[in-house]
Amino acid sequence: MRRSHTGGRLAVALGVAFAGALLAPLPVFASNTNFLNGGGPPVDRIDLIWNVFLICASVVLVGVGGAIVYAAFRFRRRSPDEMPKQVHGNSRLELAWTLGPFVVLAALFVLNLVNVGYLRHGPTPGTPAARQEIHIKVVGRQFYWTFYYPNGKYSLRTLEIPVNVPIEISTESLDVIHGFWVPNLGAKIDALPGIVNHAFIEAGSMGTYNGQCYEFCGVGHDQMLITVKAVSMAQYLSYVQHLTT
Ligand SMILES: [Cu+2]
Repeated sequence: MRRSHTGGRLAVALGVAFAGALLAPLPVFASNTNFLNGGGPPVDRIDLIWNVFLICASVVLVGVGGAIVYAAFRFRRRSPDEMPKQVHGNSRLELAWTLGPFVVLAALFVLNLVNVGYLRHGPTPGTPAARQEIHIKVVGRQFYWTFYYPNGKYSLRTLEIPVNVPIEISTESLDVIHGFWVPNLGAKIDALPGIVNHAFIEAGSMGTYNGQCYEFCGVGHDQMLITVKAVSMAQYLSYVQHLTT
């Protein structure tokens, strides 16, 4: 009797913990750190790729899972003395499930390949969009970010960018590995000591975008936040001009 009480409580506790774990990410879906909410051209592109992958993966999940369940029921042994039909191979089926995934994976690979340059470096060089690109150097160190603007001045922790302008970012670190990511503005990129990495962000509308260091870098990792303010070009120019540093 006592044992069943303990078992019941354990089951309830496990159920609550499981439900909590399922619900914990919910606030993220509404926040501006969810890349699926879009935010600008690069993130819209990432979302497109994500959705194509999600659709393909869902079709595979439903198709394979459905086939397993169907086969388990349809071809089950119905009585103890019955031996279900034994199948030892099917060349056409095997060819189909080899070629099918190959074609899907090749298509997804090409989809990634044609977009990775854009997500790393922004619009194609020579195009009008590329000509207005602004370059900002991002330097990570324990435990804050420094943003260097084209005029040589810099800001700490908060980056101001003009809206609807592609921003080419180069990242580096002065100590350990950090990770720069503002999920609504572009792809995640590591900031490494001794190596310069490139990424591209762009805000599609004015506002404040949040990010943080995405590589555990020490005891102050949680304070290594990023605030990006997307403002008009006039406000941006005035901001960088009036930076004292
Ligand atoms: Cu860090």
